[in-house]
Amino acid sequence: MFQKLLLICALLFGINQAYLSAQRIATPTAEDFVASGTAFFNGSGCYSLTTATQWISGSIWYKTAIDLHQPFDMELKLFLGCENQWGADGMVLVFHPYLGRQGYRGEGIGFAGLYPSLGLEIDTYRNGHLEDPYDDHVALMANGRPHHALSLAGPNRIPNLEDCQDHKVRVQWQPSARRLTLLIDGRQVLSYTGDIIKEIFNGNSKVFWGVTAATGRYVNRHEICFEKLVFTKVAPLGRLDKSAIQLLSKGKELILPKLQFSSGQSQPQGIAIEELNKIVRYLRENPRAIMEVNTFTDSSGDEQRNQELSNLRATGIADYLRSRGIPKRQIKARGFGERFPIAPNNTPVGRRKNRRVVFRLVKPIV
Ligand SMILES: [Ca+2]
Ligand SMILES: [Ca+2]
Repeated sequence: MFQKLLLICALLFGINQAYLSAQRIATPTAEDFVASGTAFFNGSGCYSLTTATQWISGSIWYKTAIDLHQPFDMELKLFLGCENQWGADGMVLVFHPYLGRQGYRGEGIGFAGLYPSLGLEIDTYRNGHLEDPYDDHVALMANGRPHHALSLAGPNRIPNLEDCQDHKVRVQWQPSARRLTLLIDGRQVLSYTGDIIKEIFNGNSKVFWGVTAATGRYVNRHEICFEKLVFTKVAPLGRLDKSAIQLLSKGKELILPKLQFSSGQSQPQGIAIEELNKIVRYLRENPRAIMEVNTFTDSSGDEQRNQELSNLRATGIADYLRSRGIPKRQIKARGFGERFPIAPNNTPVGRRKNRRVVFRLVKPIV
């Protein structure tokens, strides 16, 4: 029992510490994926998902779970066959807690029935009873339900993809903005903003992703190649240094000088994210702490605009902390605009000091 408890503690600690940093996989090999159904690795960084044969489906799944609290960026090349009018059925990029599963063939495109799941559908065959548009189309579907009355986004019509050509597909996830975007051949064709982790996966952020394809009465060849996968590897979250922790525990104000926004920006990026991760770690380790996050600007430009920007930055930080699993009750974020300067606004050094994010515990921890 004690050993079990230790193991659970170790796991929790590991997860608490974990965050994902960019890891590029140039050319994935067969070892990176699990292939199901008719899918097979063709040896040149590409997979065949289906041949042009009736009623089959094939899928590949990336073996390592990804954390939806972290961003990802995938660039793929998809081949959806040569038969336009009588070609079917398309491909779906699926996110699902289980590895290697397959949904229904035909109009289900290999993802229908997978629960819980999120499916980015690239559909090349019109099924009228599912409210498919006449043209090829994309949509974001929840929980393996292929009817478009239940789409989270779309269906959006796109130009014909069954043209015997490769098509560039890019999928990006930005957890701080909770935005998923899909680009085909360089054009954004779908965007969705929502709390995917909570609404679809019931709070579980660790999911697998795969690509499914299927044929039915009508057929096409479906293939996928990888241009670039930017994922994540586990690394420890940064920790606030001792003096910072002391300031907080005494109820004093803490400013992280590297936590800066570029001009006009309201979403934390780059080094600002690394600094915020220290706050994430602190709040995880002190779950009873309630943190005030106050944002200030310098006095350059319009006062009202500064107030608005500072409100947006406060919200941007709160959203980021929440996207890393910090409960809403632990964060009180507020923008003060150019009010309460701590240095003169007539020098660059002073203005830099005034542009700040101030952290303070509402109720100090003793
Ligand atoms: Ca369809
Ligand atoms: Ca088509």
